[in-house]
Amino acid sequence: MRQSSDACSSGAPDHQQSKRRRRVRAAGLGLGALAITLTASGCTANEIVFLDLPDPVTKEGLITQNLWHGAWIAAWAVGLVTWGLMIWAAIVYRRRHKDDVPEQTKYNIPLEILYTVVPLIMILGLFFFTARDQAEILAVKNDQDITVQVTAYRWNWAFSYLDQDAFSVGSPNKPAELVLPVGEKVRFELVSPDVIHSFWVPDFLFKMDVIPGKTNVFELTPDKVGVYPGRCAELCGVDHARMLFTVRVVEKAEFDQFIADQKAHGQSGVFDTGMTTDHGQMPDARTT
Ligand SMILES: [Cu+2]
Repeated sequence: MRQSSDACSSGAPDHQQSKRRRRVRAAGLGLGALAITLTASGCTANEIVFLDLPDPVTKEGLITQNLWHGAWIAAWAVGLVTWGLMIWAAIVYRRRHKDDVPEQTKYNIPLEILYTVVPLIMILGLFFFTARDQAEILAVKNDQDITVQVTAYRWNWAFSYLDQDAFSVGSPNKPAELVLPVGEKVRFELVSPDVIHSFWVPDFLFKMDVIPGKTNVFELTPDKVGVYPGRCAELCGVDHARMLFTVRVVEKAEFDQFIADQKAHGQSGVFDTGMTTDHGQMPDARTT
């Protein structure tokens, strides 16, 4: 008898230990798989934590980037607390015996008030920071160095440099090119003669609709020399995908040369699509 009881008492801890080892091994495998997935994805730490935006190439882009990072920090904090509470509850209050039934309750007023108030505070916080930053980015101060009228039309873009009296325009074979002097504040005036388009340069972290009959205005200061893709971000019709353009941020001397080149090619004045009206194209005049 004594022998068999000894066998039992020494068997139980063994069983417990092997169960614990299995759990540790499973957790290790899980973490290893996660690490391999993240490393193999080729993402930077910034991209993993913040699903990061491109590095902004305008002064104003930093405001957007900070808002994005702040929102992610808040989201991770909420996520970690929520996951922590879920895992804690699952472990601490797990069913230990087959016949266990959890305590049955109908409601819990303090908890329900907490569920209502905490999300409300989070939404109000997100709203406050978004509204504050949006107002700052969209503030038109009229202290620009140059003014560019952006004409979006099916299916291309034209950029008129109003102070320099010159314009550049794309063709079906060559995407339009917007050239801007680095470090100078640009006032953009968006006009469309036909349908709604949307001016979007991902590296500016900025996008604004181009609406017929309405001139939308914003101001940005490109502060990094480089070439950046731009596109129409509003599905504007059958050839929407062809509405691409390139932004080239250059030194002032190169910008002056670009303007001189446009004029030499007869592109002086303000670009005219020949179909601009005060109210945009009428619906029955649309062909697609
Ligand atoms: Cu478009």
